[in-house]
Amino acid sequence: MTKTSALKRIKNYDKLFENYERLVGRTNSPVPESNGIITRYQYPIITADHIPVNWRYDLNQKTNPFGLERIGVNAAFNAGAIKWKGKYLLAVRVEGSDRKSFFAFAESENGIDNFRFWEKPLVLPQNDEPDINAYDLRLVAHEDGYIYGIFCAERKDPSAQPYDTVSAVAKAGIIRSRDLKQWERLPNLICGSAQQRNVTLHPEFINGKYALYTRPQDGFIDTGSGGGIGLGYISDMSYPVLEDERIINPRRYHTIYEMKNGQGPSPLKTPEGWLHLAHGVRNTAAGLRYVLYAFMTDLEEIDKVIYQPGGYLMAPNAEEIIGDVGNVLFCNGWIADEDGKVYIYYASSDSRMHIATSSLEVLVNYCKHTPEDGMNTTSSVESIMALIEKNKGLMTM
Ligand code: M1P
Repeated sequence: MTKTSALKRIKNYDKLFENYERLVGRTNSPVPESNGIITRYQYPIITADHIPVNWRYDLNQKTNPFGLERIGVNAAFNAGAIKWKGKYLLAVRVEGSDRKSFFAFAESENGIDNFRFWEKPLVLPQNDEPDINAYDLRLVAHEDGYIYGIFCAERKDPSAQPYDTVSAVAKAGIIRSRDLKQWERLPNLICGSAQQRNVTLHPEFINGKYALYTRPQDGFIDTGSGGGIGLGYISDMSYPVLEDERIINPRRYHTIYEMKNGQGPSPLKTPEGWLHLAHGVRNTAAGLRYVLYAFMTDLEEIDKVIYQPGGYLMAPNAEEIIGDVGNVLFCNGWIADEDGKVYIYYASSDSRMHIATSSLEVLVNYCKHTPEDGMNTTSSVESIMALIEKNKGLMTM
């Protein structure tokens, strides 16, 4: 490369910053097409390109005369969410080009656009057995006064054969904070199942105990005998032993969550029950397909599902279907405002973050009045027949 072209590259820093500011500063608008339940938005809200320039480039001309990117970022997805001091915060799973994920907070004034990362990523405190990878942080403000973050702490399977460089073990890692700046690491969840992923905390005490949504699994990918979304209890967070875990939302044959499912963010409280968002996975000839579905549990008996609409709430659309791990929607963060507006922060295909909005009122109505999955084709047709009958006389303008 000639000296002239090297100098040109250095000038490109201006362009880099200009492009970055244009991306982060752009306004996001709702797309007009909606089924009335959720509204999608024009642009993804966070992508790998939103990662600050100074996290990726050495900006010093002397040490980086060619203006090369030094640290590549592959994706920014699966973010936990919380409203904090009037701002909408996302704890984004940032995945480097080295495949390691870490967490970084980004904030927005309106929850829809202009998400900007904080100055530095989170330095995750470690316990005795360091994490090889950490991802999918779920944030919840618990009534004990702490904000908890529960994430997947992954490391190599210690019982793997020496030639096996793939087998891994997933545990639920737990951190907590009072200010989102200083984080304390607690022991990983101690439980009966070999692996755990998609674990999050119920925001209120239940009979004086912490309640935890879990997803017990035998293998790293296959849940095996782990039959669905579980609920268990912890007496003492500083020694988090899971007690009385049982499945409250099982996976079932020929549904959108036939192969596996997992709790999304912690549920939202509504006057009619706890509103849940989860992901359901089924297998196809093209690989796994992850969609988002909703259900509600009783306000008092939180292990009792009271409404569960059939089918999915959201599935990957034409653009969302493409990415590192295609055909995936995943959500581990949502925020309900005081006025009932709901911000659903979801990721597509393990690549980027999006926003969809709705309201508690609409989502509860959706849960209560969408027909349940009748578990066979005849009952699906019966639901349509009933609706056609109900709509008689209402078809003319
Ligand atoms: O690749 C899709 C998702 O796969 C896992 O989710 P689950 O444990 O339910 O299969 C997670 O690794 C998640 O991060 C990822 O988005």
